[in-house]
Amino acid sequence: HEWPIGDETTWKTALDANDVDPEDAQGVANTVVHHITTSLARQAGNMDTLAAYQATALSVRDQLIKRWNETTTYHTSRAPKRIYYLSIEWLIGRSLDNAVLNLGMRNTYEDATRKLGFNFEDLLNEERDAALGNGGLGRLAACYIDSMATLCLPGWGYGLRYNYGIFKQLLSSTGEQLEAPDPWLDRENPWEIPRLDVAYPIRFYGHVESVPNSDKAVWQGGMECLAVAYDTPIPGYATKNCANIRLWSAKPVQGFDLNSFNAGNYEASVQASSEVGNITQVLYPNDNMYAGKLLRLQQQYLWTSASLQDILRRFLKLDKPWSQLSDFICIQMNDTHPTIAIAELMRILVDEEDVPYDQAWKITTKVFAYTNHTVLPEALEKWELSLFEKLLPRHLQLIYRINYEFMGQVAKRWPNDMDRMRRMSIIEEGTPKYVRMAHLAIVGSFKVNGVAELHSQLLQSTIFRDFVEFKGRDFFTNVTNGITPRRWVLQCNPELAELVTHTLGSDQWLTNAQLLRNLLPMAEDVNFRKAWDVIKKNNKRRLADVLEEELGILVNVDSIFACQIKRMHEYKRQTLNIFAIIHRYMQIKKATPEERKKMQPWTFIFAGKAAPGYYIAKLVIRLIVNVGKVINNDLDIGDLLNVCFIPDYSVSIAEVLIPAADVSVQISTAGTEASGTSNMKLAINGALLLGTVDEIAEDAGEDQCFMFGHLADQVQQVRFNNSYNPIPLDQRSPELAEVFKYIESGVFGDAHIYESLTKTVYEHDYYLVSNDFGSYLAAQKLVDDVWANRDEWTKKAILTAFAMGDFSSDRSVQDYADGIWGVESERVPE
Ligand code: B1H
Repeated sequence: HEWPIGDETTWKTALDANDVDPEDAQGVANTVVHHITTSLARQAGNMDTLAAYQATALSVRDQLIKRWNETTTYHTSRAPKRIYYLSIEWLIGRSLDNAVLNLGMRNTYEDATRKLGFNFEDLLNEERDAALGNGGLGRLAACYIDSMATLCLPGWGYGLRYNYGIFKQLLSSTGEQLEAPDPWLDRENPWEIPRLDVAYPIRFYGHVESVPNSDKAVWQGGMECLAVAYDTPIPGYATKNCANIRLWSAKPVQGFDLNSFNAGNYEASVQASSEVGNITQVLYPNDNMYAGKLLRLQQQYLWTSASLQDILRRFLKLDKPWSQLSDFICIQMNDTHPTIAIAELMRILVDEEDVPYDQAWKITTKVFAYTNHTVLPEALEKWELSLFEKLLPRHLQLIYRINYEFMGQVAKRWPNDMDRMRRMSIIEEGTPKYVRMAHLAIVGSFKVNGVAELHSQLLQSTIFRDFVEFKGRDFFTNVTNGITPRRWVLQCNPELAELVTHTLGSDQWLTNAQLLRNLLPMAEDVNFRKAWDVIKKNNKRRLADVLEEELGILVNVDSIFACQIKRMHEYKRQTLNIFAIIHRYMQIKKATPEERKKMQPWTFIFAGKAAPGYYIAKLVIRLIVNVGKVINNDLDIGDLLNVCFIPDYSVSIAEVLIPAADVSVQISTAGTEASGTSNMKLAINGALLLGTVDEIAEDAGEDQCFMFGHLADQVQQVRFNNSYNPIPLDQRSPELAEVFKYIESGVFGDAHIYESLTKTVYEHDYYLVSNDFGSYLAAQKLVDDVWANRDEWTKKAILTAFAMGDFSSDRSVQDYADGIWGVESERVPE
């Protein structure tokens, strides 16, 4: 330690006095009460659950900050290579339960708060979700930072501190999605540490002046603002290491606008701040959909520029030459959203650090790696060139140069192949012109990966095919996604976690999920199966209580709970599911009492948000809700069928849904879902997979799963036929034609409401709903048969869950660390 000022003994004594970790319930209670009386300025007689949550969270925060500081100090002294994970979304959810579990202090905190007169569960429920993400991509980042902390990797996440997270979803009385803002910061956020001193200048617009006889240019004028840092410490499990997510908030530069000051234009100088304040106001609510808005590009640039400045400041302290940059840092780009970082690093090196262009390019292309998350054409980012030029004129110049050199290499390798050059160019020619961010990301990175075996294969054989020829096979790789077993088993399914720990004799499976495999033989153990069934039933009851309380729907806890919980999107085919439900309903209605006795009871559970501008996706919600109303209120069918749409899907709701599921519905059109991650969470909690292609089936074993539908390599042909050799729906699928007639008869509300939805299937049926309908029904029949033999069911559930070790995010992150980042574990000594 260096003592900045004053008396060393005083400093040391004070530091030691503060260095007491609470060890028992009384110790924890002391810290909680300390926060009640000081931070909250409350008194024992003036406490409610919210205040108790806040004081408890502040007490935990103290623990995290200590570990955070120790980790930072240790890593600074070790100066290892660091990994920076840039993600525009961080879908964290709640932090209190996760933090005390990772700290190994869950019981102590539960005891302490009980002794203070509170129920710990109630406190947990006071916390608002940090929902700075749309779906899988943002939740993946959250799982990965948990694993980075747990694996003790020297790494930070970088993102944006949106004032409003993903919108709150409400349902109107007619079943329509309504969107309300999510002001998650209205209550003070105990998990963030404002770093008002860590702020970087960010420029937008302006003009560029070239510097004669050099690669350099000067970018000036325009609008300047500040990006201010807010840190969120992320504790690892069973380690002192703590990772960090640094989120940027846009802030106007105040008091330095000399121009408006001189002009005496006080009002204007205050107004200029409003455009800046907008930048980090709200998360864009699109999943798997590109929307080319100027404000979004401002977000992307503010975030990447601030992150790079921060990363480089840390590097510069090491006093190493620029040529060694990639020995000390690696930057993983979570999709193309931060790709402007490639041009920004070039700008900093060339314009500000006097590095010659060619050398700068060499340095830059060793630093970045890019993860692709989708092959859907509508999700690929391409910025209108004019917009780009207006906002980031210097970056566009650099991109032109990058593309010029790149096209030169392509032309050298394939002379006169103009079509190839047109296909590969970073600039898409036409009116208007576009900047293709995926192409820039590939050209500026040293490694590109997809997020599942099939997805990575498809990338290489379809959208990035030309680049495979250019860069070679090894340039592209696969890292299969994963989920953290801490949140997605230990936290959300404590009874299952306890059973696993008890049976294995240790909790090591929480950091080495492959150990779960040792439990596969337990499928044959009657007592284990009994214990398993009890846990599943408890979780189903807990969910059933929520459904009754929140939705007023009474469900049969002995029915098959089939969950399709994910963003609403045509490619995910919630349609296939709801149409099959209608079909099932029609079958039940037709059946005699004898036949009904042989039928298996189902509860279909949907949850997911639709992008506010996605009309068809919203229509699907409306159909699900209205079908639910009819079916749930039809006394005639008894408890053979229920349909629930749970509004406002969130991480916290997922934590209740997932442990209660019997069937995991993963029915996207083959080849369209890059990976999926709810599939992994559901499987590890013992839900059987009902789906089209899924990597999980390989580990769980096809015997455990119910697979159906056309395969990825058949989709193109079927699609072509649907469009160009159309045959009427009643020949493609007589069952679906019947379902449509039923909808059109007005049973679920005015028929014409759903016309534009059924039309997509009657006509091109791009997602093969009609082509897969029959085999989906057949797969559900197989589910019925296995459910009828409950022992067999439980065996399959056990075999599925304990084969999921590969899908731990620890495995994914270790794969990244070994295969891409080149970073190693740096565990803070105990
Ligand atoms: C995924 C996105 C995505 N893929 C653009 N792509 C966005 C694209 O705001 N945008 O512009 C937002 C999100 N999200 C998902 O990533 C895939 O669909 C899942 O299959 C995958 O599991 C997940 C994580 O890799």
